[in-house]
Amino acid sequence: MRAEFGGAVVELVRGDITEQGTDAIVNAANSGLAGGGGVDGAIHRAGGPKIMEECREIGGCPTGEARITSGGNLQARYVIHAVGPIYRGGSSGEEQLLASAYRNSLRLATENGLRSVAFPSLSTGAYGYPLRDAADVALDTVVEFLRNERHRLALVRFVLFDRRALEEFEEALNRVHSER
Ligand code: AR6
Repeated sequence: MRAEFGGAVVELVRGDITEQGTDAIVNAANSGLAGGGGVDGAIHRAGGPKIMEECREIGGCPTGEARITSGGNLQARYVIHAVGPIYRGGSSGEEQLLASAYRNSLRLATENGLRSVAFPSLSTGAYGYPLRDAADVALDTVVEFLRNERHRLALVRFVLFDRRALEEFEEALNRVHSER
C-alpha cells in the first residue's frame, strides 16, 4: 500500500528491514547504542562490526533522538539509530518521545541529503508500545513532516515484520489519507 504526501511516497510493506535498498534504514536502538535483540540485533548481524565501532564513538543517544552511522555491509548506505521510548502505561510522555524519534530520524535523513528511508515499527517489540497506537503516531508524524518541512525525500517505507503489524499500519495510513 502506498500514498503520496508532500511530494514523497509513503509505502507499507511486509519484510525484513535489513534487506532494504533505501539510502538509509532506521534501527530501533537503545540509548546506549549498545546493540541488542530484535531489529537492532538483526542490523548489527547483517551489517558487520563497522556499525558498532561507529556507535561506540558516538557514545549514546537520548530517548526521542537519533544518530547516523554508515551502513557497513548492508545494501543501505546509512543506518539511522533512533531511540523510541519504553512503554510505561502511556502517561510518561511516550507519545511525544515516539513522535520525536520518527521526526528526528527524518531530519537526519534530510540533513544528509537522503532521498529514501525505511523504518521498522519503533518501540513495538521489546519496548512494549501498543501496536495500534504506535502505528497512528508513526504515520501522523511522518505525514506531518513530509507536508510541512523542507525535504528532498522521495520515499519513506515502513517495513513491517508480521501481518498484524502491516494491517495496523494500513489502517493508520487509510485514516491519515482520508483526513487530507
Ligand atoms: N525487520 C523489521 N521489523 C522487525 C525485524 C526485522 N528484521 N525484527 C523485529 N522487527 P524491537 P523496540 C519488529 O524489539 O521495541 C533491542 O534490544 C518487531 O516485530 O526490535 O524499539 C534494542 O537494542 C517489532 O514490531 O524494537 C533496544 O534495547 C518492531 O520491529 C530494544 O530492543 C520493533 O521491535 C528496542 O525495542
